[in-house]
Amino acid sequence: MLRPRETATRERKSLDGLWRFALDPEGRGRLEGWWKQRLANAREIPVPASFNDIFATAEAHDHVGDVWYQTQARIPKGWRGERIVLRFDAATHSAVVWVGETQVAEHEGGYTPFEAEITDVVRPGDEVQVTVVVSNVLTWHTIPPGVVVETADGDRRQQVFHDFFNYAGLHRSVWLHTTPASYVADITVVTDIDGSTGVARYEIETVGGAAEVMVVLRDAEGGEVAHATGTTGELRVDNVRPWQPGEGYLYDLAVDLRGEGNFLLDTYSLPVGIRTVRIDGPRFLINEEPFYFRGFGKHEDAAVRGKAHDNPFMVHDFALMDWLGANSFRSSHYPYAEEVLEYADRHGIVVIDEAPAVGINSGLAAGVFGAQPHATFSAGTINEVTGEAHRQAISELIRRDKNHPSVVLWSIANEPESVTPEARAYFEPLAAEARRLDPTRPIGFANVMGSTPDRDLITDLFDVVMLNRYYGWYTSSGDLATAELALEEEIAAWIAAYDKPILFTEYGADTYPGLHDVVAAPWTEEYQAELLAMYHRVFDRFAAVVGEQVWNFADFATAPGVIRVDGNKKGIFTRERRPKAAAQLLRRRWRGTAR
Ligand code: BDP
Repeated sequence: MLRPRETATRERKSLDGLWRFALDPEGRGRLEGWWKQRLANAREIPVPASFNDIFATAEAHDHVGDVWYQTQARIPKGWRGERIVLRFDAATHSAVVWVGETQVAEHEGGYTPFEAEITDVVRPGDEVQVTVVVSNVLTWHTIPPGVVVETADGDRRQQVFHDFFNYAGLHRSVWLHTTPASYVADITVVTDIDGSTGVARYEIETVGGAAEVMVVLRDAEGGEVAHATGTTGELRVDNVRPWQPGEGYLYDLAVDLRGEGNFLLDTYSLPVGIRTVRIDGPRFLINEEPFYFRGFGKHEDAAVRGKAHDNPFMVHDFALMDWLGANSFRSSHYPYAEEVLEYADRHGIVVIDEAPAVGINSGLAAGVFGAQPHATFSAGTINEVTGEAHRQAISELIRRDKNHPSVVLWSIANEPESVTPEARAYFEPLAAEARRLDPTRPIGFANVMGSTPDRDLITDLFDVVMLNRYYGWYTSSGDLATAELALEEEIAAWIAAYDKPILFTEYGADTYPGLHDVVAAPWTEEYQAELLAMYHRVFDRFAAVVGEQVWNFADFATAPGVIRVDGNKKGIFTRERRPKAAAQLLRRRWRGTAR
């Protein structure tokens, strides 16, 4: 799905700003038709933002159910004759949209965009009312899954099976934009490198009658390096300057749709990084060079704004990663705002792009998150309806992010159950679907502690072994000597079982900022640094370990719980982005690193 962009034939208008907002815990709005009039008793809310922490009330913070957003928007008068589209970069977790009294869109899944053509519903020059009902409810059939439980006082509480706060609302930008009647609907670019020649194979989907599709590839200075005609083709670039980690060199692919008499119907351009990704036994190759991941599992999370995309935090987080010498991150545990991927493209940061499938694991749900004991996969829990939502989430992730050179690996789930035949039956079609949608990138899933190679039943479906491990924290807590042995043994077991790269997608320790001790005990800043140093010692003993991503970049909000102190404190930075002591250790290792 193409992002709205301004081009010679397209315009866009941001609807970000203050909207009207109302909580609807009883779900009356859908029955009473709240979209038909101005929202009664509305408050003002910033878009984009999670709604939870904006107002100083438990009611908003812990709300379960529908919330309503509404704004008035003027359709620019110059848009007469254009195709007019309303687009939401995200609505978490599901939404229905009306323009005036007409329902124009409905979408499930909180982290991918959706849009609706509204040409026939609006008149350029007129003001329209846009109303959105967003539900934050998670069920056995949503991705991620959850259940709503009733409290003793009759209130509803959302139980989640994952370790981050269930922030919701309009987290990302809202746009009105145009395309001409005949337009470029989608572009897929796959790149290759043949000696010193770069290859970009493209496929263009058009709508409406066009006589010709013309494609021009330009370098960063604007000079043409290749051109072609037709909806599919191949562009070859002599002396290619590849996209590579640390150097996000981008070409620009301009697609023109021409009509009768060479008339320009539509034009759209896309940044293109030319690079290759390949797995070779235990090596992860980018441009045929072994790549070692240094970085983090992150979250979209900050005070007040919750999960909203925020440019100051985005640029600052990348600056802090650079300060440490990180070269990569995982978009744990959902697709991040597209602005983040575009930034990573431009700056040569490597991304593991993750579907929002977290919490598919009854062991963790009941053990850590207080859920009733249940079977992970069963008719009444995660079943084929959930599987279909998961398939849809993978498909929307890949369709959205397929053209980002920064994305080198799809992660289709975080810590799912992977040791039962049911898990295999569930994941086999999903892994196949991810490969069908993108045959060019490797796939993986983040494997949970305890799913060792002798128990795991799904790793053969994937290309990379991605391990989340907490030796020295959740097990052998405070005993790094025992933890070190266990970690080393497990890595050796994976190497004996699979000829695949091993990537540590999580390791870390909760650390209360400012807590120090001469004896490094769990929760102190000293212990976090010693635990990381121990992992690094072990990683360095194995060539098959191709990366280390610390959990987590920064402290983040979670649901309340006895193992959480004002959220998860495994950050190398506090939630305000102040470094803890371990930052210096990472900086020394990653900036002066030999790997
Ligand atoms: C893993 C999860 C991650 C948690 C982390 C932790 O993948 O979301 O936040 O552990 O416990 O289970 O800190």
